[in-house]
Parts: sequence; C-alpha cells; structure tokens
Amino acid sequence: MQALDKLLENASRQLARRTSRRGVLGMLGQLLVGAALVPLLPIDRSGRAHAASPQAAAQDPTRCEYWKYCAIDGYLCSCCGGSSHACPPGTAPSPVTWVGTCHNPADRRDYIVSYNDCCGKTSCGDCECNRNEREKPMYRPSRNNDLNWCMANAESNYHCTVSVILDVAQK
Ligand code: ABN
Repeated sequence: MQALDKLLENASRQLARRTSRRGVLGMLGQLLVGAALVPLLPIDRSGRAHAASPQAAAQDPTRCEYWKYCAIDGYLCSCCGGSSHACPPGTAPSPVTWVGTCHNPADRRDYIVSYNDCCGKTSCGDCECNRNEREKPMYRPSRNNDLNWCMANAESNYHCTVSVILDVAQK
C-alpha cells in the first residue's frame, strides 16, 4: 500500500511541476467556451423535415400514408419486392378484392381503388399498414379489408397487398 502511495505522490508532484495554475485555468476556460458553442453548430435537420411532411408521405408508395392506401389493411407490396400495384415475383394477385375510394391530393380527384392480396408465399411482414377509410362491416365483404382474399386462390397463403386504380370516382 505504501508503494502505491509513493507512486501516486510522485506522479502528482511531476504533474504539478509541469503545469502552472494559469495553464490549468486557461484549459478550463477553453473547455467552458467550447461547450457553450456546441448548441450553435449547424445541424442537418432535412431528414426530420422530410419525415414530418404529410405532402411528401402522401406521394411515397413505400409509406402507409400514400394516398392510394386509404382503405388498405395488410403488408405493402412496395416493401416486399413488388410495387404499389404489382405483386412480387412468385406471388399471384387474388381475383376477388375489396374496393375503396381515395382522394389524391396531387390532382384533387377521387379514385376507385381495388385492393388485391398477393398470394402464394408466407406473410411478407414488412410495412404493415392498416387504414380503414369508409370501410364497411364484414357482412359487406367487398368493402371490408379484414379478410384474406387469397382464400379464393389455389395457393391461399397471404403475402402482401397491392392497390390498383380502377377508375376516377364520379361526383
Ligand atoms: N386482406 C388483407 C388481409 C389478409 C389476411 C388477413 C387479414 C387481412
């Protein structure tokens, strides 16, 4: 223990010999000024601005907020190797679908959209999206999105959902 005390004493004395009080105060001053300037440094906030923009999200097919997905319930095929309107390779669209009417803010028109399930592979699991605008109860199946429409296919595994524009909605 004495040896450790001696070692520490020597190290402290050497440090004291090499540093002046003025030098230590100078260093502390520099640290304080540096810390005070950190909040003034420029920070790239463009990512946050993009994430916060509902207009950008409404035109991005990989986002649940995309305008065409207003009545969807499922995994977005655009995140699963397909696109917003095309099933991924190795899957087939369900011929039976449910339909919704979505407003496109870009041209201010309403569109009739068919939501087809893509079948033949296990659940994609990415980009789950559950929006239910104007959805009707299950006893009106063509307006209900909570059904596995792959049940009508030879391969009834559900993988993901696409949204296909059928027509412009009449006023
Ligand atoms: N139509 C999408 C879906 C598939 C399976 C179960 C519920 C909903």
